[in-house]
Amino acid sequence: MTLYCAPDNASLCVRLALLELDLPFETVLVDRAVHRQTSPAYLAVNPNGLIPTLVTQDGPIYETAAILLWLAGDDFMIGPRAQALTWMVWLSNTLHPALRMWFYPDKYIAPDGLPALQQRTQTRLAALFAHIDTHAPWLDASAPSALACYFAPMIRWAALYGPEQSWFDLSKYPRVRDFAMWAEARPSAHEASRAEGSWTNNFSHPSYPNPPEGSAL
Ligand SMILES: N[C@@H](CCC(=O)N[C@@H](CS)C(=O)NCC(=O)O)C(=O)O
Repeated sequence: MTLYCAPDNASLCVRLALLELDLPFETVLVDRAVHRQTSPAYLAVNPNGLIPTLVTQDGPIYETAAILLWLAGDDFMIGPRAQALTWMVWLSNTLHPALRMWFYPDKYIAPDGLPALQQRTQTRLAALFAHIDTHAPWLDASAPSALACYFAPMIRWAALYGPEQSWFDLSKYPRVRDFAMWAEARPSAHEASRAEGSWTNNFSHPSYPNPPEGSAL
């Protein structure tokens, strides 16, 4: 399989899953510094122009949740299947889009609306992290899963990216914090760190990556 990726992008979720599942894969850098995600060559693989794409024996798969679900066997879908699906879709169509709105507000609103959108999105993200802290049963499962691989990178992105970072205080979300500390101790997190930029405590106390190739933004 071939993972089209960029450091600290949503491809990190897929990289973690491939590592956890011990599946062989190669990577192709999508160089964001030169907007390679919108090049004709990449659009031929993923017409959305978004990272990641995983090229498989079934062809290219895009959308992070679809890739994770395609990879996941029963063991990787933690807890009851109905619950795991509910939370996968919640991460994919609630939390991830809210983060995108925080990171790329200009894709959602004209310049005069930016401050209002950013204010609203920040409030919303804090509420969504409180929601997951209160309600997600899989947070303290201490077992690798599609959900864990999808969510762990979102914790570091919330702490590092967007117009400002002071709103994100992990101590307000103690179950999320404990999950982050569990996730960053996994060998998959160490291996991903090595490949994408040698940070430490990469989910609970994240720092910006210093990637060997490519750029996060
Ligand atoms: N819905 C997509 C979102 C992926 C996404 O937001 N990817 C970001 C990188 S983390 C991206 O490609 N950004 C470049 C852009 O929006 O132009 C998915 O789940 O795969």
